[in-house]
Amino acid sequence: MESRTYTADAAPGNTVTVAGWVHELRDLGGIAFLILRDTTGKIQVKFEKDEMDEQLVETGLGVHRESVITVTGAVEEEERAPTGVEIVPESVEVIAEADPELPLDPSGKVDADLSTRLDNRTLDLRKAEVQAIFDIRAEVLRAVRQQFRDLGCTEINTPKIVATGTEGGTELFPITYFGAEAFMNQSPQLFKQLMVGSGLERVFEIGPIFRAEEHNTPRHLNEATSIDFESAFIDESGAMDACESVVRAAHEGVAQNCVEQLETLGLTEEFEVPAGDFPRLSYEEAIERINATGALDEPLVWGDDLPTEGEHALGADVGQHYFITDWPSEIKPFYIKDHDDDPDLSTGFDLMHPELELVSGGQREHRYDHLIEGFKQQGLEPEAFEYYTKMFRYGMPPHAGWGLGGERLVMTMLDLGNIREAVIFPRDRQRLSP
Ligand code: AMO
Repeated sequence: MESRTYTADAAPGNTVTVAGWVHELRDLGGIAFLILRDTTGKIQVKFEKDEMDEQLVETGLGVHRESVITVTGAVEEEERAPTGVEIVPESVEVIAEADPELPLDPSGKVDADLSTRLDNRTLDLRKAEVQAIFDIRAEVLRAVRQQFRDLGCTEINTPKIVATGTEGGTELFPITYFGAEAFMNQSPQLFKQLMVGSGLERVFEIGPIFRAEEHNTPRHLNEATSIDFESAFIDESGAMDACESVVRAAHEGVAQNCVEQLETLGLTEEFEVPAGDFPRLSYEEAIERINATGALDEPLVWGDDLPTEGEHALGADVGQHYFITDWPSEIKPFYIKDHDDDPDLSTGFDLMHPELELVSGGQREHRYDHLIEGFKQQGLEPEAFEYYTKMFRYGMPPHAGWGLGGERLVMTMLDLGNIREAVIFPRDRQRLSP
């Protein structure tokens, strides 16, 4: 298949060999068309039955849809063909015949529900719209990586099998590690912090996080992709600046490099690179504004977490990405630093898309004694975290950072109704394979 030509490159006047899947067969009697599809698009293959070798016609038109074939022939201009060119075949070879019955229709003419699609992701990803989502996801990761490099970060990879949780005990997946209890990591939190105290100072990681979320929702996964940033010698405000630049870079990358994919998804008009600085609302302002919308039966009081309806009401009110800053200390984790002049107020922040939370972050507690105190306040045993805490005795700089949900980012960029649309093989309560 070395001399294979992509359908998009098949130019009139050349004889080519194209390889791909049988997308459609249309038999009009004396003439019949086979539409061959590859990763770059589709091309029409014309069979003039009376003028062609009988065996060739039989092979080309007897093959089941979605079989893998190669076609060799001359490319000719034909304005009635879907792409303006067609192939007049000299030979057709069936490489891998598909069953006549398929679990879903890759041509998209018959809709399949999400569960059937996820069970048959290989076939599902033969559809241009589904392929477009994952082309865009790949571009988002490329653009984000580039932006991190521009910010002077070193990319790191940290363990996914860990000894302790960081984001709350109930969401942990326990595993057995040579007879001992271990866990799947919920976040690279502690490892990325340990690296700002190393010679690296400023790091990022893109990797899996595991959360044993109890409920199936359209915006939670049990295995998600976390985009993490951590830097020495910045505070929460610097971390928010970096966060904004990364979210914007992701949108810019897609706007520049995924024009076709946006068109395929019908988003050419809607897709926008978020403009300007994202507003920064304090938690106090946020609950006041939510209460003023009247969306909740019970008004929120200081210390409450924001319920989903509250987030939606505020999102509709603000109408763009925004940060919520200065959360109550008691609802943020032990590693988030409190404000020096008010221990009830933390430096923690969230970045919100009008529809949902994308990011959590903050300045970190880098003072050893305060850190140990924070563990105790949260009911955690500092001894279990000694591998982490002891490095705070050997020169840990002030630092800040955040974690951004990769799938939530793609979901909000493309207005997907379910986070599973942004994962090839999602993990949820019901789904452990494929
Ligand atoms: P948090 O737990 O808020 O913070 O997670 C950060 C971001 O990761 C995404 N996310 C999820 N996405 C899909 N399904 C899930 N189950 C899921 N859980 C989290 C969200 C969320 O905003 N260590 C901190 C980050 C930090 O402070 O640096 C953390 O993990 O988009």
